[in-house]
Amino acid sequence: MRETRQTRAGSRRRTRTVTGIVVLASLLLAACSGEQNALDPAGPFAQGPHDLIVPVAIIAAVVFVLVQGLIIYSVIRFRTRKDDDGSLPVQVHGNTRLEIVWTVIPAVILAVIAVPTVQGIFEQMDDPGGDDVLAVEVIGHRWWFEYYYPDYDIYTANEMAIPTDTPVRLEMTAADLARSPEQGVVHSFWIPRLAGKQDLVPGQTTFLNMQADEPGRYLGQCAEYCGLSHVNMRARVEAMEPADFDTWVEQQSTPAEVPEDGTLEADGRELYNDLDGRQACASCHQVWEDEGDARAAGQGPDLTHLLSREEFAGAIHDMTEENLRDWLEDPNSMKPMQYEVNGIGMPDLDLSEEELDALVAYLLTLDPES
Ligand code: HEC
Ligand SMILES: [Cu+2]
Repeated sequence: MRETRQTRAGSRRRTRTVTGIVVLASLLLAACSGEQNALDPAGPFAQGPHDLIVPVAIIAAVVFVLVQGLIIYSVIRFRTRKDDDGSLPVQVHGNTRLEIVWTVIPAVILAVIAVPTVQGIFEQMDDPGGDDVLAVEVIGHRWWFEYYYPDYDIYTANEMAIPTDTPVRLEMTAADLARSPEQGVVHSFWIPRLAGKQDLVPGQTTFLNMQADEPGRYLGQCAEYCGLSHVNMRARVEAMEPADFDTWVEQQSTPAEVPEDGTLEADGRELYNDLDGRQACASCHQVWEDEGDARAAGQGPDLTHLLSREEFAGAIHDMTEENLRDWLEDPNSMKPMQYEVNGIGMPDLDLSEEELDALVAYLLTLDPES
């Protein structure tokens, strides 16, 4: 009786172990597929690390099989046998020749790998040169990425537009205390199919080169734990044909249109600038309306052409009317672990239904295509 129960418990445990392994393996394999696959490079600066990872992984696999094979062979070949007389096997401790061999071989392998590795690090960071390099400043905030195009004086967030076949030089830093309280942590920018991975450090500038061969969407995310909402800090790169990129630049360089007086949208714009005692949207965001005004960075993303982006709030929500309304109504549940927990991010401004209607109507006018 007891035995049966034990056998059953044992087989249940085995089933659980097998299920666990299957789940773990599929999760690991899932990480290898789709749009964030460093083993599927889509440009020269991602190709470099890829071409290093593959041979290194092969060498590691050969070493692994060799070492494990020798261990398994030794365990079986030299196991204790029934007729064992208890004497010690031949001791190899102090065998100078063996020790030199197993020190020199790994040292040589590492030295050989170090050459293309160091070279690759410089390729990722050095100015690629040439006239057509596009500069983009990347600023890491808790918890969203801001992009500034110094050549065009364009601010945008979460989604970076780039032309194909053009080296893009990222100059990166993290927002510091001067810009907004309680920023000042390290982030890491990583678009696996387009470039290597690089830290964003407050008060310092780091560099990373990126290039896309084909138009398309390339996903990535912050790869350095940066606080409670770190998991909600995603990034997107939209690579487009150079002609489409020129159109994008033109759109982004055109001020937002001011809605006509007397409309719901105009009411929304008024609320945006003055929320009657509550902190105005305009104190953290910019909507650039007049060519004569300077464009400037705010505490939150630039909203001038909000609708030119497909996602918002760290690229975790689709840019739909419903989502925007939910965002204004309750940003803390749309992006957990931000403002209500630590005062960083977008606050809940206690908006009434009427205020929400007007504000959302206004946000929907911030569309360069309309
Ligand atoms: C205290 C500063 C602050 C105020 C006030 C504020 N916001 Fe925000 N807002 C932010 C920050 C910071 C973010 C970025 C949050 C994130 O992605 O984690 C944000 C994000 C947004 C986004 C998403 C933008 C994007 O591209 O990701 C919209 C839309 C927005 N705010 C609209 C508004 C409106 C409308 C108001 C006024 C009713 C408002 N905000 C008031 C700080 C503020
Ligand atoms: Cu981060």
